[in-house]
Amino acid sequence: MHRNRKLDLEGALIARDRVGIQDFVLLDAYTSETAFLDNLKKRFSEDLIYTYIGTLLVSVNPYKDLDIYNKKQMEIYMGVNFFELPPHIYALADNAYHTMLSEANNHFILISGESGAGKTEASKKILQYYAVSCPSLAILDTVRDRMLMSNPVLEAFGNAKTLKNDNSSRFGKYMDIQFNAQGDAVGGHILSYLLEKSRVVHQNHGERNFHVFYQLIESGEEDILRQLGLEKNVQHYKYLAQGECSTVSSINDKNDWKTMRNALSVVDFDKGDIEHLFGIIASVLHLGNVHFERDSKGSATLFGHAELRWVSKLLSVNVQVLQEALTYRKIEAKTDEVLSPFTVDHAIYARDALAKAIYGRTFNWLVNRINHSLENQDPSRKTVIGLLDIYGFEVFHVNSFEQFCINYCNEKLQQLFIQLTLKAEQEEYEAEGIEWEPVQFFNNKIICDLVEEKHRGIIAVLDEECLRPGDATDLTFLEKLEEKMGHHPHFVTHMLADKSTRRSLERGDFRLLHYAGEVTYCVVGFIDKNNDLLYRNIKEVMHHSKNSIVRQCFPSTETEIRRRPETVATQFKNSLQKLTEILMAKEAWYVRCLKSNDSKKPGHFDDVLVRHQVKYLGLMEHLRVRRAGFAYRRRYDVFLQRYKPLCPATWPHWRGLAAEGVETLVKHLGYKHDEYKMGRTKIFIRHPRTLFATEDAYEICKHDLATKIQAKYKGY
Ligand code: AOV
Ligand code: MG
Repeated sequence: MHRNRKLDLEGALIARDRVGIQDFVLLDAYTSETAFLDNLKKRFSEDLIYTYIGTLLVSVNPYKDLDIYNKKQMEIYMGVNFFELPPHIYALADNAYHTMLSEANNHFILISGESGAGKTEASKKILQYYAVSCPSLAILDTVRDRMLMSNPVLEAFGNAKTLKNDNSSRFGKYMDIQFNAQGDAVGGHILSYLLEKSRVVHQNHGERNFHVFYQLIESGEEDILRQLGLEKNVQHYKYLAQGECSTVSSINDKNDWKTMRNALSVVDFDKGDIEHLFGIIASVLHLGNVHFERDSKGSATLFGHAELRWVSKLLSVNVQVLQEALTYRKIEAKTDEVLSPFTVDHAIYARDALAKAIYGRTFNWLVNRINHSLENQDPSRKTVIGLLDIYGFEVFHVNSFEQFCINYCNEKLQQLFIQLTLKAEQEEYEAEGIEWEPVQFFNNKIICDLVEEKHRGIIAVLDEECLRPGDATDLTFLEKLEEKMGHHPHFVTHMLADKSTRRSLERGDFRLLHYAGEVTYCVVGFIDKNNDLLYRNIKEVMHHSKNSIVRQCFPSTETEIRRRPETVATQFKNSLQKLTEILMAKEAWYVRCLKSNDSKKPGHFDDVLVRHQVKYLGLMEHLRVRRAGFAYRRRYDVFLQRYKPLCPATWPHWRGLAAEGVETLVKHLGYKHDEYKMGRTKIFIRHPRTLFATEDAYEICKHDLATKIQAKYKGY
C-alpha cells in the first residue's frame, strides 16, 4: 500500500492553541465536562468536527458539506499514525485496516449515536475510504463497486424521512468487508436487522414512506409507470399521502432514482429482477388503494377492483383467489375448510399485513441478492472489518413498538461498548502484566435485563400475552407489565407513578428510563405488531405467484409447517444476541456520533443537546478510564522506530531487543520512574503530556535533522 508519511505536526500544534485539543486525553482539565464541551465547541466552530479520546473518534454532525472527504485527503491519511494528523474518520478507518493487516485478525467499527447524529454518513465515508485506498486487482474492482453501490439500493428501500432525520435508517445494518492477505477488498456480506415495515402502511404527520416509492412515482420513466399502472401523482396513493410531506428540500428523488437504477445494475440485477422488483413496489401502492365497505350482513366487500386487478397482474396471482383471501378467512374444520367473512376492520388488517409482508420480505430478498453479488472472489480470504450502522436512539411525541425495538437495540450496543471498553482495558493490562485502578461506569445492564430477561423481561411478558389464547389485548399486556415489573427503578406507568409523574402519563403508556433518557411508549399495537400475523390463505396465494421474487419470499414450507413462528421481538432479541457474539469475537473501534442541534441547522452547536449526549454516551467515563490507567501505549518496535533519533544510543540503529532500546531511549529522555511502565510487548505511558513532550522533542529533532541534511547537501 502506498504510504504517505507526510507529517503535519506543526499544523496540529498550531491547531492545539487555536482550535482546541485534538485528543481529549491531552486535555488538562480532563475531569470537567465543561472543559470537554468547550473543546468540542471550539473545534466545531472551526469546522473541526472530529476529536479523539485516545483511539475513539468523536464526531459532531456539521449539517453542511465539508471539504474534507476527497481523494487527496484520503491519500494524506493512508498509512499514517493516529496523532500525526488532525483527527479524521479516514484515520480511524486506516488504522483499523493496518492493524488488521499486520496482526491478521478481525475488526469492527461500531458507529453509534442518536437518530440524525451522522452514523450512516460515517459508515459511507469509511466504505469509500476502503474502496479508494485499498490496493486493487482489476477483477476486484467489480466487488468494490458493488459494495459501494449496495448503499444507494438499500437506502432507497430501507431509509425514509422521519421527524428526526430526512434520511433515517429504518433497518439495522452490519456489513463485513472481507480482505485477502494482501489487503485487497475481495468480498462483502451484509446482515440486516428488523426493518420498520409498519411504515409501508402508515406514516406520522411530517414523515414519509420509504424513499423508493417517491423515487418511482416522481422519476420513473413514463413507459415504466404505464406498465405498472401508476399515476405520476404521489397524493393519489393512500400509503404515500398520510404524512403530507411528499417532497423534502434536502432530498432529490429524481437524482436518487437515477443513482439507484444505476446501482441496481452494478449489483448485478438483470432486467427480469428489476421488472419484478418494481412490480412489487407498484403492487404495494395499488394494494393501499384497495378499500372495503360494510355490506348488509356486516361483512367486508371490496371496493377498488381496478386496483386489485393491478395487484394481481403485477404479482401474477389469480384475482379471485386474492380477493377471497382479502375478504375471507379460511378456518380449518376437522375434515374440510370453512370460509368465514371478514369485517371491514379485519379486511383492512389483512390488506395492510399483506403489504407489509410483501415489502418486508422483498427487502430481505434484496439483501440476500446483494450478498450474492458481493460474494468473495478470492478464496484466500483472511480477515474482515465489520461496519455497524444501526438506527439510532429516538424519541417522538408518540412512541410505539418500533421505537421500543430501536431503543432496546441501542441499549444493547451501549452495553457492548461498556463491556468491551472495560474488558479490553482490563485484559490488556492483565496480558501485559500492568497493575491499574478500575473506573466505575453507569452500567445499563439493568435496563437490558428489564427488556430481555428470560421469563421476566418486557419481551417475555409481551410474548406471553401474544401466545395466550383468548382475550389478550394491549391493555392486559400493560397490566401484566405492572404486575411483573412492580417498582423497577427504570420502569413506570400511570398506575405506578407518584403524583407528580402521573400527570404526564396516560393509562395506556409505560415509560422506560433508558440510558439515553426517558421514553414513554404507547402500548397500542404492541400485541399485533409483535405477532405479525399473516393469514395462511394469503401466504398460499403469494406462494403461487409467478413473480419470482414473491414466490421466493413466500416458500411453501411456511404454510406447511404448523408451528407458530417466533414473535418479532423475540426474533429481534435473538438476532441482536448473535450480533453481539459476532462483534465480541473481533477487535473494536468506535465512532461516537453527536447531533449538534435538533433543527438540522448548519454549523449550529446546541450546548444542552450536546452535553446530554456526552453524558449518556459515557464519554467522560471513557476518558477517565483512558486517563486512570495509561493514556498511551505503543508496541516497542513502533515506539522505537519513531523516536530513535532522540537518543544517540538508538540512532540511527538499535541492534538489540526493541524493549531494551525503548528503555534506553526513555531513560535518556528523562522519563521518571512512575511515568511509564514496561509491559510484555508495549510501553505504557501514564500521562499524555509525557508523550506530547516526546512528540515536541521529536518535532524539533526532525527539523534540526532536516536542516543538517540540507546544509550537508548544499555544496553539491
Ligand atoms: P444517522 O444515520 O445517525 O441517523 P445520518 O448519517 O443519516 O444520521 O445523518 C443525518 C444527516 O446529517 C445527513 O443526511 C447529512 O445531511 C448530515 N450529516 C451527517 N454527517 C455529516 C457529515 N460528516 N458531513 C456533513 N453532513 C453530515 V438514523 O439513521 O435516523 O439513526 O436512524
Ligand atoms: Mg442512519
